[in-house]
Amino acid sequence: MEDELRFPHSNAFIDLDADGNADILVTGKKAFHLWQDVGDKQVEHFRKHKSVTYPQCRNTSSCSVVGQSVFADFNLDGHLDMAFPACASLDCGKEGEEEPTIFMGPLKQLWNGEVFDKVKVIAEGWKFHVDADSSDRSTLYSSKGNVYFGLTPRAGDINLDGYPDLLIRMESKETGKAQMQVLLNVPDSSSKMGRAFLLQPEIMEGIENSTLAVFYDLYENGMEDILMVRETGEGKQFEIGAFTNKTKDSDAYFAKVIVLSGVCYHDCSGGNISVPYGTNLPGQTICYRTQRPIEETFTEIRACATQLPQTAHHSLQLPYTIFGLGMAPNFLDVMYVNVTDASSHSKGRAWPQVRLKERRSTMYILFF
Ligand SMILES: [Ca+2]
Ligand SMILES: [Ca+2]
Ligand SMILES: [Ca+2]
Repeated sequence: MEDELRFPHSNAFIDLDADGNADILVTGKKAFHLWQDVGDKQVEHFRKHKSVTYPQCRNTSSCSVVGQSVFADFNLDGHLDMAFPACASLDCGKEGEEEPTIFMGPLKQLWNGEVFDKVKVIAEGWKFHVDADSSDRSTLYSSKGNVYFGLTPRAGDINLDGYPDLLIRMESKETGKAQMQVLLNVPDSSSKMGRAFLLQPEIMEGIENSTLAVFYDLYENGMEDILMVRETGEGKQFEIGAFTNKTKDSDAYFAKVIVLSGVCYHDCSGGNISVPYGTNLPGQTICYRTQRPIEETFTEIRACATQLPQTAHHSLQLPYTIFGLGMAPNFLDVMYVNVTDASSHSKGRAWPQVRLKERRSTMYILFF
């Protein structure tokens, strides 16, 4: 398929076929293009797998606006998923004829070339905000000079239940004002993924004109806080602010994992200086399996996450992964990490019976 690169793009370095090696997802104007890491440096390292055209927003027409992708295990089934917002028209349903739409599905589904399903976004009176004045499909370009114009969701578990929630810019249909909002990942038996997103307007009440927000662990305690940029006055005046996560779920455990390459970023010769512990490895997959109590028994929970998968426009991802374990016991049955290797085989490693000494534990994993 002939295609041009989308701007802003949403390209990603992520294991699409679950073989342990990170593949490449390229976003064009018409479709997602999937490139497989075949690991053969001599002949070809990446081979084109297939292209998957963007879905239809209404029954007859394809989506005019396709937002950026975000990768997480949204339904905690141990398989990585992808989600992206989309709109039938540039005004994203201002007249109320269309609800905010998020397409979501397992990466396996994308790999097989199947179109994602819509998941419900329960956000009465709100729509996605697209600060663009171009009608060129999938190209969100604004001449208003606002650098934060993209339709970009970011994932993080704000309420510590393990299910990744979203931060995304939305607009009140009543006032026309746009601000960042939190969409909570909630159960929904009517959707194939079993999940829906529920707007939490009270969290951001009174925080108007916010143009960008990201999850960030300000206190290094495993709880995801929020950093936010607000527009102040006309033009390009911005200020940065922070929200502290006050979720009081004291029995919730966390695992914070960072996968490092072991490659020094400056002098590693030792001596009197402290030796740096390495640099972030992008595109790696981290998974765990554990038991979570339900009524009188336990249920098995599996989840996966990927570290720094995107170079996308303002993707602003954390260099580590935080797994919210909810009301779980203080151990993981197993944690496993897959690291892309130049050979055809990925480097995988598993740690059985990971015991979390404190409520919030950080694990540094070094691959050489
Ligand atoms: Ca792969
Ligand atoms: Ca999943
Ligand atoms: Ca959550």
